[in-house]
Amino acid sequence: MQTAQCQNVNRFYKQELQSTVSGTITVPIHNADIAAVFAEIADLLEIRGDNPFRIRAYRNAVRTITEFSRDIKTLLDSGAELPKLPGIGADLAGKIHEIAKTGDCKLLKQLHREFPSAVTGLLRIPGLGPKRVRTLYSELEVRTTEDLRKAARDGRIRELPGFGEKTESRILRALQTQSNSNRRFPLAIATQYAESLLAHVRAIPGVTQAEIAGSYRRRRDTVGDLDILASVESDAFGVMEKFCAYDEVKDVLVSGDARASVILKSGLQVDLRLTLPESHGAAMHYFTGSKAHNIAVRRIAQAHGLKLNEYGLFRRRERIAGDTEESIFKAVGLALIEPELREDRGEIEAARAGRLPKLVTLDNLRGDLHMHTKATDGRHTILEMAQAAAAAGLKYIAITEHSRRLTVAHGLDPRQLLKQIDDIDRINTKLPGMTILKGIEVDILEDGNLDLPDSVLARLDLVIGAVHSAFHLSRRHQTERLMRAINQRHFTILAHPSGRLIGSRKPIDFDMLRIVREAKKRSCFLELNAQPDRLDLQDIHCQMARDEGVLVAINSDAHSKFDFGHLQFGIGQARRGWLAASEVLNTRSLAQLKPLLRRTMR
Ligand code: DGT
Ligand code: CA
Ligand code: CA
Repeated sequence: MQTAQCQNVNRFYKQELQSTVSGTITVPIHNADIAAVFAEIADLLEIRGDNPFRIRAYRNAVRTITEFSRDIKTLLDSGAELPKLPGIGADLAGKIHEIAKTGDCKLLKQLHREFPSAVTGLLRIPGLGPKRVRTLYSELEVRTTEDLRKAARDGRIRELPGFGEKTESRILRALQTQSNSNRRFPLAIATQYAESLLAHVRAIPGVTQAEIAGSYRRRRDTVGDLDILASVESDAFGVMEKFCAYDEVKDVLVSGDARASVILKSGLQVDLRLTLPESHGAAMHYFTGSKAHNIAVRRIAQAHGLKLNEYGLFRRRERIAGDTEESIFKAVGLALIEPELREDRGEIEAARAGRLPKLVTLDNLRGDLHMHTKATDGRHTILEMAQAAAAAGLKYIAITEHSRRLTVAHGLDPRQLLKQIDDIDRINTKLPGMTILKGIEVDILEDGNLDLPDSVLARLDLVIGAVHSAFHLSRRHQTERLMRAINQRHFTILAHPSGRLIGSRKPIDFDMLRIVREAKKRSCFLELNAQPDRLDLQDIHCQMARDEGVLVAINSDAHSKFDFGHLQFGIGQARRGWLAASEVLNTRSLAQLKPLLRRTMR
């Protein structure tokens, strides 16, 4: 989440979250929150060099609280006593009360006056104990891993007592692996780096073809690194050097004859492997993965008395397939499996039985049922959105502004919405080949009611309901809330059902299967929101919708006329969820769509 674009994508939602915190709904305090305060206290006491028994007491309390099966805050609010918990004496019990009541803890505040919260993160770096963290902070003012990296690069750490040059380089190495192994890039962000890099590789003399494999090709919502395969002529020369000389390369980790690994300035790792044309398909299959899929296919090859690796498919010494992926699948008795399906989630059985789905493509989409305009938090007018959608090949769109409760997004009240309905009627007469449907993205309130009255919702072609608050309700409450929403008379589509934001907000907790079944019963639909940091429904939930016979709407949730490009990421996720065109709502023509949206029949 580092680039400017991603920050933009996130800005609105951060505000949304803050408004929830400061508004009427207070964020509940869960056992995990109390445990987190204790864990931080333990870390800070340790850095301070406090009494080990005291530190141990906090650490034990973290476990006890985390594993306690009832919600402590709810318990205390109901007037009940805190039950006797192992290892929790009067002092810790007092602090639990304090945190549950105020959300804060005096001791932690006091520790923060000595050490900033961020220093505890330094304890997770191999080789750094509390004593060293204390020295780094007091001598060099190192608070964050970024500070640490800088101090190490500048050679300032080796000067400290008890550190030395060896420790300094060990720290640098640990930081390198940490940043590479922990950080995943949203697919849309990786795409920005991938496309120009691929063009660079393809232009290197001697490279006959180059492709990106790995999770990128499987269209996972995030990628750990990029895996590029380049097929080269046997006398190609200097390919690796030219790859490593790419402008955006910051560090070269490995550079050998057939393989190189580099880190780009953005922090994204890229692996390049060279293949010969006769093994290109085998290498593509191997490095596309997933690992689980590879292992399953290799097992089938073995059952045929064959050996499969990244160089080809072999019967003893003889290569019987490998130039294309298709040749490999065919030789082991399988139909070609699309990359998005290769997760060992039933695709191999389906390929053997000839029952693979024909996956939806971007071309299949005829409309987009979720977007915003200037009237709320979008950047363009209704007309501009309609024209951009037409240019993207769509035949219809729905304008779905936020409703009044979402004040940070300038949500519409009934009067404003009715005015927009009139505006749309007027614009529709001017646009041949494009139809604008009237909709709303109405807030689902905490009790499952909708933020606008039925009399207003009845005027619309479709009603998208979405959760923008009270993310922390218990599973039971959240499920009931969504069930009640779906049962509202005018409800049509449940938008971004889990509410997750990749890298910044966890999904809400609810019983997805019950919601999918309720949607089926009510003839409602689920959205796959194509915003790069949402991609929600997730793949396995698309599969669930498919199994239960609920149509999925793949929507851009565009906030500007440039956002229709998001749809390609929604399509990727839908394909990972096995969806065929017929299982996607907005592949329908307008004439086919309209009866499906009619709610008076329900
Ligand atoms: P990522 O980068 O974490 O988003 O996920 P992938 O799937 O791109 O994984 P990566 O980059 O570690 O490796 C690329 C592919 O190489 C992986 O999908 C399957 C294959 N592969 C890697 N390690 C193994 C292995 O130990 N066994 C097998 N069979 N395949 C492997
Ligand atoms: Ca990868
Ligand atoms: Ca890799």
